[in-house]
Amino acid sequence: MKLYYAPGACSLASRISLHEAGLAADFERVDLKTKITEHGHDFRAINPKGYVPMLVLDDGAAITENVAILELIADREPRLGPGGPLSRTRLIEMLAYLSSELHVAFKPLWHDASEIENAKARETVAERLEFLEKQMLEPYLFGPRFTVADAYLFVILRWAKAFGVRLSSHLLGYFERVRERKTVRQALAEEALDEETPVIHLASEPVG
Ligand SMILES: N[C@@H](CCC(=O)N[C@@H](CS)C(=O)NCC(=O)O)C(=O)O
Repeated sequence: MKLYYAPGACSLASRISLHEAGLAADFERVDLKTKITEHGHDFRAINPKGYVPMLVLDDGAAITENVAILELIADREPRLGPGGPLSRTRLIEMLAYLSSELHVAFKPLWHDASEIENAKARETVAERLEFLEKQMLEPYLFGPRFTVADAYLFVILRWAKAFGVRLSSHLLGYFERVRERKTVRQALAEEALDEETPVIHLASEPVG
């Protein structure tokens, strides 16, 4: 399979999850401004949505939307789901919250929005993270098992840190715990991400 990605973008959650699942994949970087891939292909011709992640399976089936890709990985490696009653439903519930309530709330921060809009976005993200924090278990979102939702939350927290969103010591502790995982360190190294390169910058670009 092949994952189309951009360094530090939400596709990082897919990369971490692929590593956690032990699924072999090729990775092709996409320049989100020019929409050209590292091999010189027009990404819009590959994925008309024009955004990452996109996972192409070995039989050619192409999957977009982080929620769908993460769910597929958890389907291939059930250890990456929460387990217990309503396991799949609880996973989708969490992924939907991360995607449609948290990820999307960053939108103004990706663009050169006004400081008023940015401050509002920071507050919205902080409030939604606080809500999540109240229902989080230890040491991961659903308890002892690291799931694909943790990979997504890690990426979101990485953005939150970079954009100066208020974060509790509890969430910062969670972030550090996830960052120490071997697969996460591997994924960060593969995308050449460190504290100096916290986020992709997409001013004036339509980011999801
Ligand atoms: N709904 C999509 C949104 C994905 C998304 O926002 N991708 C961003 C990077 S995190 C992107 O590729 N933005 C470039 C663009 O929209 O032009 C998903 O959840 O997978």
